Amino acid sequence: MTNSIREIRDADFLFVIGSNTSEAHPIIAMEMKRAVRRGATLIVADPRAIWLTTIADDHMQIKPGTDVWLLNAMAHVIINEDLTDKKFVAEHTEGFEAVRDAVQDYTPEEAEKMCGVSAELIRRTARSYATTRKAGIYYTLGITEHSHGTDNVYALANLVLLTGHLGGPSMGLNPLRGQNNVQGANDAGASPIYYPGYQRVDDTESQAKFEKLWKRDLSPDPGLNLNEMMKAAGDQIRAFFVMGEDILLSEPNVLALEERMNRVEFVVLQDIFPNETLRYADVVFPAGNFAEKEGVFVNSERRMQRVRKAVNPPGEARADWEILLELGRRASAKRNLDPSVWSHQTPAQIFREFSASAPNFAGITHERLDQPTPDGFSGLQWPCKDDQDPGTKYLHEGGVLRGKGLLTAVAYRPSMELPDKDYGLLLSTGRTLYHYNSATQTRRDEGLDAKQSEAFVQIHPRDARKRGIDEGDLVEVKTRRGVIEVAAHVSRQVRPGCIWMSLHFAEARANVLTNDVGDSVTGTAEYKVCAAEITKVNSIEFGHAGLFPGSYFHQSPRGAAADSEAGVLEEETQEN
Ligand SMILES: Nc1nc2c(c(=O)[nH]1)N[C@H]1C(S)=C(S)[C@@H](COP(=O)(O)OP(=O)(O)OC[C@H]3O[C@@H](n4cnc5c(=O)[nH]c(N)nc54)[C@H](O)[C@@H]3O)O[C@H]1N2
Ligand SMILES: Nc1nc2c(c(=O)[nH]1)N[C@H]1C(S)=C(S)[C@@H](COP(=O)(O)OP(=O)(O)OC[C@H]3O[C@@H](n4cnc5c(=O)[nH]c(N)nc54)[C@H](O)[C@@H]3O)O[C@H]1N2
Ligand SMILES: [Mo]
Repeated sequence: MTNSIREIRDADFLFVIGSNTSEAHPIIAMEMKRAVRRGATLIVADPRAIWLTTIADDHMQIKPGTDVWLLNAMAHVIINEDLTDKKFVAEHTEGFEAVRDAVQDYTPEEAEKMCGVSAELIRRTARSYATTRKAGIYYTLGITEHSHGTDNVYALANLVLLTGHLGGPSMGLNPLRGQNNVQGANDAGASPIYYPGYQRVDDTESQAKFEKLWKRDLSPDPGLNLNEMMKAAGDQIRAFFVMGEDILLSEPNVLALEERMNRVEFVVLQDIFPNETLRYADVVFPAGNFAEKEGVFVNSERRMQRVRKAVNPPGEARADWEILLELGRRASAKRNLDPSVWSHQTPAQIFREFSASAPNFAGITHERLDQPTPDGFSGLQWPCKDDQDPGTKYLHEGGVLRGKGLLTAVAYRPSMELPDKDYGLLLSTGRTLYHYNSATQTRRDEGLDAKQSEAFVQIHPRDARKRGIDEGDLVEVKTRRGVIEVAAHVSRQVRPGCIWMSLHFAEARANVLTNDVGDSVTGTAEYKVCAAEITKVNSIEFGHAGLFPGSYFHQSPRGAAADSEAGVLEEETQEN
């Protein structure tokens, strides 16, 4: 995020696009709700009616995969109605002319035809965004999990740069990070193109620095991204070390992946629970969970925070860092490599080596993180360059970090697989409030399991009627890649022509269905759009027959939502 979470409450305009914030980021949604109570304008662009749309000023119920149309049309309005921040554009950006020319064809009227959002609403939103100083954009997977996800992000960045809504509190571009410490994993260099601290592997100075630190030769070539790795399984990749990921549940087109995994010679799984990937594991390292180890987690606002061990790991389980260190020691002994690179004794030492190696983290140590900060929070937000640096609440103050913000012209590219005569519906996937990704953790919890115990697919009443499907019926959901059986949940939460399901359930894996095409730059899979068809499975009584906890749009989307589960949780959390 360019901003801090606390700044959201003071924003005057919030544009939430492709983020089901109240279910996936409840704490951040609380801040949004505060802003709305204060009088801020909230616009939600999402194909589904989500809880946030019930408190939004407007809901842009966009057709999945057409965000470039919407965002380019907003840029069209901003440029053609002369609402750009000319000084900011001149001083802090490059590429204006290219974007100006590129968006000319993206008129709001054409956009309305393509993305199903009225031209009038597009104009109104563009004007309101451009003319409100404290305007923040918040986005997540509805933007990124597309074959053109990077284009979507560029199109959003264009809006920010055209209006100069950057470099101050409550204004900026905020991707909300997903898993706990996924920000930290990236910061630490868990990426095919970066060393720790976003130092590029193809930069010779960085290469020399890490060769010295790690006492070994390193390649300047980028590694494979996740999508490429999964496709190279069994061929270029003969062994996998899978740590904290359930690839056989969460990767797209998973049946094809299973075929390839059969040809992989050696799989190590390091996890806190058994999961789907365990079926392929040759070796299992039981790991300690977050409360069973010391270390640092980094959250979405770039805040590095200490985690402390509350209990010991059970049985033979050990903290992830201990397992890795021990492996490193043994492997380097075997290969006669210098063992001193694995000589750390504590997480504090490991962290210090890491933070000292990256200019943006250089001021952060366990000792500093153990001190309370003057503002009453804990932790430090990077960039934090030396031991006097108090950290950074929002990015790009006084100018764009890279020098000039790059305005990038993007053209609409349709999703790779759209509905046709054989597969007439558009399937999108995501998450719910009650379960967490592969659900290895949440389905062990009685309360959560009681709230949502089985997989379901949401289908619009009109599409259900056409197929003779009633609430709670067992249905087959089929795509070109596979078929699963789930209970039907007839709901107006989805657009006509669209169906939706969560990724959480191992017995009905959404990823049997999804397309494994990746974004052309990042490789992020197109989890949000593929073509599917549904048929009723006859004569089996199944499902809750009309009672799907957590689905709050049974009667009327707006009415029922007022006391929705997501809303109630928010109130409760707020009181605590
Ligand atoms: N309870 C819970 N919380 C979680 C998680 C969890 O599993 N459970 N997982 C965590 C992780 S790893 C992540 S990455 C985050 C993800 O958080 P989110 O991205 O908010 O979650 P999703 O449900 O994947 O999808 C977000 C929204 O995008 C919309 N959408 C789909 N297609 C499009 C499109 O083409 N355009 C637009 N504009 N919107 C679209 C969907 O309708 C949905 O409302 O959540 C994190 N938080
Ligand atoms: N269809 C569809 N598929 C998706 C998505 C989607 O929207 N739709 N979203 C994608 C996204 S954004 C994400 S992030 C992935 C998430 O998918 P995964 O990363 O596969 O799922 P998680 O449940 O987050 O975590 C995986 C494993 O980590 C283990 N674990 C938890 N804590 C620890 C620990 O401290 N140490 C170790 N070693 N293991 C631990 C859990 O037991 C679990 O087995 O799914 C992706 N897949
Ligand atoms: Mo994620």
